[in-house]
Amino acid sequence: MQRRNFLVAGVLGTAGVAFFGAKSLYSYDIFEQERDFAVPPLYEGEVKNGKRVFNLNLQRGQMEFFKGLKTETIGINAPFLGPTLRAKKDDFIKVNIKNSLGYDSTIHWHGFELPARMDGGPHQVIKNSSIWSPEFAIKNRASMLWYHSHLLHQTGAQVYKGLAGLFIIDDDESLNTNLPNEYGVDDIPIVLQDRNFNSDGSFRYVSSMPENMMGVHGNYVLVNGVIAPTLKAKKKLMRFRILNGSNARYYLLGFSDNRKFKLVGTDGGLLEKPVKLSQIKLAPAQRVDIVVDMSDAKDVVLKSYKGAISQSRGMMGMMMGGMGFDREFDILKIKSKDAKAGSAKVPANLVQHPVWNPKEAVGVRNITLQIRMGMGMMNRSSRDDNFFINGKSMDMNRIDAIAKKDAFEIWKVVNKSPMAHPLHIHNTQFKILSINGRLPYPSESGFMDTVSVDPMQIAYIMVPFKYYSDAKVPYMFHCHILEHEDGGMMGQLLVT
Ligand SMILES: [Cu+2]
Repeated sequence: MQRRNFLVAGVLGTAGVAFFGAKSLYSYDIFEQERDFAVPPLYEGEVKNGKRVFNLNLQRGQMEFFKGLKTETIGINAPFLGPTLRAKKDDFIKVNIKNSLGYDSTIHWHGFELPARMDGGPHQVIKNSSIWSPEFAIKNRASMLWYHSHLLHQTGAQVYKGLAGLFIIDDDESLNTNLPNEYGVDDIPIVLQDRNFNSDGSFRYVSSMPENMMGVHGNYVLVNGVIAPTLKAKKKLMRFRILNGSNARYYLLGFSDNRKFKLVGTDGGLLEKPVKLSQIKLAPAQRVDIVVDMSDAKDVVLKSYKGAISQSRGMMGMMMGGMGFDREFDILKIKSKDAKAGSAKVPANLVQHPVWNPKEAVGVRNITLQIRMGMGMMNRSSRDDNFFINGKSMDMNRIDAIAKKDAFEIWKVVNKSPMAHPLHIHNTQFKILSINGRLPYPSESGFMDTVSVDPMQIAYIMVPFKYYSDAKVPYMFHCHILEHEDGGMMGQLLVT
């Protein structure tokens, strides 16, 4: 195990140490050196012949996450991460994606209901120097979705280096809510990603068996590509759309003064009514849409609290807690002394959801998540074949499930492993019916594309496949801990 990889003292503070196994994310004031908050550039494309056209370039770059240290990165139209694409429901979009990376990649449209051939999964490889141009009509309701690499066995590494970006969809209903929606002013996107670094500033991705097993947890949290930035709030009422873009880390988000905020949306769009909360759990790939009142003009820190990982259940949770993966740490500082009053507000009623009756479902599909534990795993040189769905690891040549278009299925997701897994299903926004007999938490109560199931627990979800079918090309369903996905915890689903 490498243990020499620590940052030069003084680069970031007195104890800027980043080596595997370090128990603390920050043991000093991470905000001592003020770094500006970065808003990803907004890109609304150009309408040509009735299509909203975007041009993306997957490219290599460099970032200076630490002053004086260069990090080799990859990004989309930028050195790291990509622009926030924005379109309206029913827009027909076309995205020209050029791959200038020097190696294969893909771009997957996470959360979209779209044709399988446009999905951007492992079957839609974009070869180096070539252009892939998926096009489809946007069917999703207003929501913040995202796009990222989904190359077989390489998703974790490519997302870690920077291949991800946001996609905001608007619709008439969402634009009529009067919620804050001025991008970068009172409607702020936040991509959370934890990272480890070597002493030369380079990213340090998987280097040990435990990192494969538990997923890679970093000692620094990037907020839109900046470590512990300070945001100067421009309005008293601020909306934050937060993506957990981390490879494996769970967050339990809240504010340092324990102030309450209103949850207005989840993965797949707005809730029917806002819910007042003081903490919210976010699994990898999940999103929350929250509105926070800053009219007291006080400085506040967005933090992650202990309790993000279910340590009470499961040996791995206890191990992860012991390794410092589950602790309190700072993410983002917000200063609001210059915030101005505005006309936006949070209405008592947001949007309406259709009523789905579980009795309408055509059947129950059993999904069992498993990890091969112990020495058998340690002895393997490859990370493959240690992670399973229904006893099988991912095979591009095997179809694991066939679902009917225009029908609901109930998925019974059973976690038979000692750690939590966020299961993501392509081409759908589903509803969680129950998790181990309890109702979904508010952050799980809306439309979802990722459900987190704790160790030895069972989730029931109601899954529609509404718009597209393809007899040959499958969609993926997989754990969104990217090292688990790359290690085999993925299956293939046809919608016919
Ligand atoms: Cu997993």
